Amino acid sequence: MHLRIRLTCRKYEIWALSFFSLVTGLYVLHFSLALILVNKEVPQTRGMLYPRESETREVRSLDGIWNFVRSDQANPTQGVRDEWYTKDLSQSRPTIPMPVPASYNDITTDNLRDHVGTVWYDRKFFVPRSWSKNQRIWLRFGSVHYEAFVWINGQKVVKHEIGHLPFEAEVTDILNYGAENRITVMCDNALIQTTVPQGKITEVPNDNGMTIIQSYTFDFFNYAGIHRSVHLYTTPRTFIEEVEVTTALSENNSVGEVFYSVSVNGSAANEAINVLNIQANLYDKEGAKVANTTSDGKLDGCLKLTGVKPWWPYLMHPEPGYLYELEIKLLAANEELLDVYRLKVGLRTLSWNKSQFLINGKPVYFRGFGRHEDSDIRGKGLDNALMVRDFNLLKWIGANAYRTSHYPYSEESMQFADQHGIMIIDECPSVDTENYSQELLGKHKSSLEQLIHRDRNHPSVVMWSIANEPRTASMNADSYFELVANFTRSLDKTRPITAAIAVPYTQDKSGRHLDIISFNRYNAWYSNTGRLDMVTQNVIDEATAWNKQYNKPVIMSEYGADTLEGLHMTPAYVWSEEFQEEVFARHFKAFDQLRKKGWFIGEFVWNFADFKTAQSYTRVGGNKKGVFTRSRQPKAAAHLLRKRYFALGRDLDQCQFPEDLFTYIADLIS
Ligand code: BDP
Repeated sequence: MHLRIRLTCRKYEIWALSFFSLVTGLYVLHFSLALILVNKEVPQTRGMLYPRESETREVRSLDGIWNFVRSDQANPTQGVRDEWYTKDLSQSRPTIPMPVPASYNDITTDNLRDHVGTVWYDRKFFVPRSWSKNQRIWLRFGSVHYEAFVWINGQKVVKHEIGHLPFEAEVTDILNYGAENRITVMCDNALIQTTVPQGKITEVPNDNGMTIIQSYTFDFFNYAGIHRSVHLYTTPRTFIEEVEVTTALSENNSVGEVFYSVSVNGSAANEAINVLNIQANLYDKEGAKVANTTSDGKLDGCLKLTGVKPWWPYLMHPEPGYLYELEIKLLAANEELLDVYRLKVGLRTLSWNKSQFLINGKPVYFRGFGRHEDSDIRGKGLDNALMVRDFNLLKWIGANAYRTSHYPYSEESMQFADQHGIMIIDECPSVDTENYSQELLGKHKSSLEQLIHRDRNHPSVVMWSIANEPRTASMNADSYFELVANFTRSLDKTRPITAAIAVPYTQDKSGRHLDIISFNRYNAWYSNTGRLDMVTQNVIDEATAWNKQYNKPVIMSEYGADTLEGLHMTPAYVWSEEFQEEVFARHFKAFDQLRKKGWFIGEFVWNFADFKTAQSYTRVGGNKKGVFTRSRQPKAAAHLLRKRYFALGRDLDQCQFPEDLFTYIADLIS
């Protein structure tokens, strides 16, 4: 007998084991033939400006403690069939309290951690009477992982697939004004072969009969839930829907241009768009107006200013992360102020060629990390304390960059990176991409479209990463990544494209579609375990081979070793603090030789901090390759890395050493 579970309004199907072999057989047959991919349109994101208050907009948070119910794993569609969203969840099932934002997995003491399928959240909220007047109300989620279905007062308002990305819906006509309202969210964490990232769901026997297992090839734990803030915000009826900004510098970086393009939505916009004007003002950090312009019936324009303070990365300039404020005012033909939206803008240029990546005309050498949004208890839930601590540590250690491995990070952290001058390689959620299909391609492209739409105005974002460790040895990878890379370029020509590749350069079929080659390799860890004498030359040889093959700049985007804090062994032995330090030092030696070649442009340690993984006999409590522990304290290697990153900063960018970089030992050592 085979069990088939199908959620009416959703994506996955689970087939019984007896059927599974047939499916697998068809699969193999299908993928042994070259895949013909059709370049279909992907849905275009609209709106989604980060919710900000202004004289025309109000923002209200719905964060807090919500009510929570998990569905029966064998019956994930029951809540939809029984219409749990039409009344308080507590009337359908006993509820438990659940914090928002947070992953739900590590909050309880039972096996919620490993739940597969749907869970439900609800809460009540009040909408003031004053909000009913001639404006629009929007409901916006920073992210729900992996798929969300949302109802307000029993009416379906929005559905969104792909975690780590925002989504919103207008709810003006659904809300009760001057009264209580109910919001209900169903969240589904199931990953299958056509989700981004991919996973597999199987049904297997256990001591109680049959159970459902979620598996995935990546190692970070598939945390789920309402991960980022939920907001209600108001806009006028005719409102600024989108603002897109690009910048240019000339005259030795002293003259700047801010090009803005605005989309307007609403009744007046549709009827008489040509009589709306945009007044754009640019303010410096002290609040002085440095440029302004009023468009004449146009929604785009350019602000020009002299004496510019460009946006520079941390340690590349004494005043990094300089931001101006761009004020966009939407005016009616009669000068009436319709809407105001403000955002931060950094003026900088990016350029790249076959050997370099330059910011404001100066070559960049990246010194940074691969990271995760991950912490004890909250999982992947937004946590401001953690975010600020992480940035303090990034600056303490002298890093100038990180990759948002392996999915888009919170909008708040992107704003923070802008402010602190930390460069971001912005990665979409495609990890270990394989079994290429038309459906996967569509979603992969959509994840990039949503990411670029969200992050295009951040000066900190300097590169798009279109995948981590895709299986690019396969024949189908060539056309697949050609389509993904071209699509990304069609959305943003101002930033280069990379992907973190792990297949050997002899087998890779994606590099020719990228602008910058990034490779991940674990010498002395996954290959030649423990052999510290087999690191330096291997790294030099491999980086050189990548460069030779594609004639493009090369980054080592991952290297590292699992390290249990407090475990000391000399001579160095795997998992000890000494071993991590030695592995790093052997890489540093390779990097310094590679830097002399002119096309090696960056080093990224894996990982910034220890993080949670799925259970496995290769992981003790998670992935321990962190330079910091999961509670964000330094391991011995952090001090070593700090010395290197500041040494690079001084050598390349003339930055100052922090006073406590070297501890006094003896007069004899300089
Ligand atoms: C790399 C992956 C990364 C893993 C790392 C590891 O890109 O996500 O965490 O291996 O195993 O291949 O530590």
